[in-house]
Amino acid sequence: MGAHGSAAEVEITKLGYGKAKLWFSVTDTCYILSFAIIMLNTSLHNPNVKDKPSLQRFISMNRGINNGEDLPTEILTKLYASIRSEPFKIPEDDGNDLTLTFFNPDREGWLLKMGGRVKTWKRRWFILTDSCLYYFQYTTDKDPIGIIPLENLCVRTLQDSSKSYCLELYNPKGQKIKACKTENKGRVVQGKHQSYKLNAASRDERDAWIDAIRASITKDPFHDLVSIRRKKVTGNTSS
Ligand code: 4IP
Repeated sequence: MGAHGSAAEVEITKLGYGKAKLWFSVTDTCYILSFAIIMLNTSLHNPNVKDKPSLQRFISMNRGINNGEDLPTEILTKLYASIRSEPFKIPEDDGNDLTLTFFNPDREGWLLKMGGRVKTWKRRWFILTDSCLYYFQYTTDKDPIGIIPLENLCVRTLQDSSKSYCLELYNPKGQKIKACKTENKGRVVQGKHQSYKLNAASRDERDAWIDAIRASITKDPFHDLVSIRRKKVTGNTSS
């Protein structure tokens, strides 16, 4: 899991919730909670954000994020108090942005994205990294508008009457995609997409996105981590 996953883990570990996994019925919960924590951190500590979310708002923002269930109020209350008393910092970063997370991504570029409920096309800057797809309004934005964890999703080409180079992210089980986004004033909400319809500028770009997304979905970060550790251990033993 990338830095977004770590944010929740860091906060939870700080609180002594070593067995936080017990509360997460699906791994997506961790992504969504991480995103909510990052946004809370920004909202509470960025002086430009005037409308500071209250604890009640943070709790209601996170309703149903645990596979339709709520996380224990106690854990959300402690997370809120912890972040309010001390902003978290991303390691080796100045704590003000997520630049490190988006450094050296698997792929980045402009795509058109169709809305979930309102079917309008929006041009968004997409970054693919750590098996997540992030989208931004501008390339220079530090915080994404939305995050789509790719775990358990599939990608395919799609025919569309108005756009020539569409691709679609979908859940093979037919379920709604678990993603999160910020609404106005920094409120974090779950995405409303049954599937994400995207359109690239050319056939080549569309195919390159599909390849990169597939590679990212099949890449198991935990497996990578274990094999790096194993290599290190083997290296140390042999030297
Ligand atoms: C919006 O349409 C935008 O397309 C949003 O995209 C999209 O949210 C909304 O989907 C859709 O209603 P209008 O701006 O024409 O109202 P963005 O957030 O990139 O601006 P997503 O979830 O795609 O980010 P819903 O499902 O929130 O309605």
